[in-house]
Amino acid sequence: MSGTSSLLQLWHIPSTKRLFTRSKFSKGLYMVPGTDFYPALCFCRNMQTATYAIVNGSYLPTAETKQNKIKDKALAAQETVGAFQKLPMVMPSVDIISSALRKAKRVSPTKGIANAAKRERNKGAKQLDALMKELAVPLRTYKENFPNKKSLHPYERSLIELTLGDGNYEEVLGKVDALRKKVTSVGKEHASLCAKSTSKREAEERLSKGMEKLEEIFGHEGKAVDNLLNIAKTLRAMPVVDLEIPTLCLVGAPNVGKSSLVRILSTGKPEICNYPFTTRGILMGHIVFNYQNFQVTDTPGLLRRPDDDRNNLEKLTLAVLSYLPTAVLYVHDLSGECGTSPSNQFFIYKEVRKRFSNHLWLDVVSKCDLLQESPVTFITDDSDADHLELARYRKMGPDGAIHVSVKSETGLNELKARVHELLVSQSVRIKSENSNRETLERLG
Ligand SMILES: Nc1nc2c(ncn2[C@@H]2O[C@H](COP(=O)(O)OP(=O)(O)OP(=O)(O)O)[C@@H](O)[C@H]2O)c(=O)[nH]1
Ligand SMILES: [Mg+2]
Repeated sequence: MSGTSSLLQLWHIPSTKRLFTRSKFSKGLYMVPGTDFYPALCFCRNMQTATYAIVNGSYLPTAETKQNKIKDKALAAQETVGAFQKLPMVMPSVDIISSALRKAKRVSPTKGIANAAKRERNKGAKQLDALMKELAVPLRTYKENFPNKKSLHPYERSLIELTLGDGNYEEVLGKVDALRKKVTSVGKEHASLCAKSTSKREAEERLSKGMEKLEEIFGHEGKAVDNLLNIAKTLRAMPVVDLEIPTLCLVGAPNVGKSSLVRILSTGKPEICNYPFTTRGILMGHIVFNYQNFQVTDTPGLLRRPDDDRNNLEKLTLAVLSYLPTAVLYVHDLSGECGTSPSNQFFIYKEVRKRFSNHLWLDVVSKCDLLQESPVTFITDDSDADHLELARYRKMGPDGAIHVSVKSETGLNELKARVHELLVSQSVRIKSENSNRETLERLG
């Protein structure tokens, strides 16, 4: 297994930049991708027509249309990915407080106040007000510019849940906003107290107490800002998927040879080891066939078990299949080498195939160098040996599967050709779904 616990990795982007990023996933919670998925839904833009009241020859949006616009924006966001690349830069909490203190201390009293006490309390109130604003404004910006999870594309939403733990994203944003509110109310309170000082000395004391108090609050609760900074870093490092480019998703039980095939099919170099869950995240890469660009995702393996018992790695795989319009290259290892018996692989396969029946699909039996001339029947742990389909599967894999070996290079040319065909079909499907959507939009 790889020594890392990274759940997300990105390799080979065929543009000028080559990225290879990893980000750690917490052992947090996750979401369970739902039931059957229809990729067409991904492309279906729900157009809403806005109505405008005509006043004095100009168009003024009504309250209702403003709401529609907000809804439209949220719907549009749900249909696109890339929100993580637009996250605002977050400053570390120590930098926010030190810069705010520096700026606030430079604020001078209003000119022309001759009385020393009045001048001091004017200065104190202004400095405390400035400090409060310098602290609250960035926090408000974060709150406003980090997207509401509900408005995200479901794939990105599931990445947030699987990466950060269910509810953590909202919790941190909530804490940042609570800090903003506290800083605002405490700042205002101390500024107003300072403005009521009866002597120069009292104003000086109240100013310094107010500043200390705000600094103390930020010192205690500024951790939320640092957590938000880490969240932004993690999310920005997530692989970028283009929904318009046909994507091939490699799926199968752990250790069956998915990543080895990704290496053959693409210029990506995912880690390969002889134990399960070497691939610990969604890996996005690109392949080029005949000058056409395609995306490939390598995914963690799936075990035979109910969804509730799945680990985050398996859930990531299901999230990709549920929310991204991918074609599937399903890998079967009948050699007995991978650790999951052929019969267990059969049952996982049947379930996944049924659940994602709408995806374009290609089956491949890997490691055929280990299967020798005549197919080997393994003594497996299944009690369904009389199950005909299973017996056939254990010998040959699913009907129509291509038999390949990366060791002996058997079947690789056929595999590449079939993958190309599959991706071209995926491309046709994307175009037709886009054109259906445009027709729907035109019809209103
Ligand atoms: N003999 C033989 N071994 C293979 C072949 N393909 C892959 N392997 C071996 O099978 C093991 C697992 O390969 P991976 O490509 O890492 O499998 P994976 O499905 O990506 O594994 P996970 O990421 O852990 O789910 C490695 O030791 C590979 O060298 C093959 O065609 N023949
Ligand atoms: Mg792998």
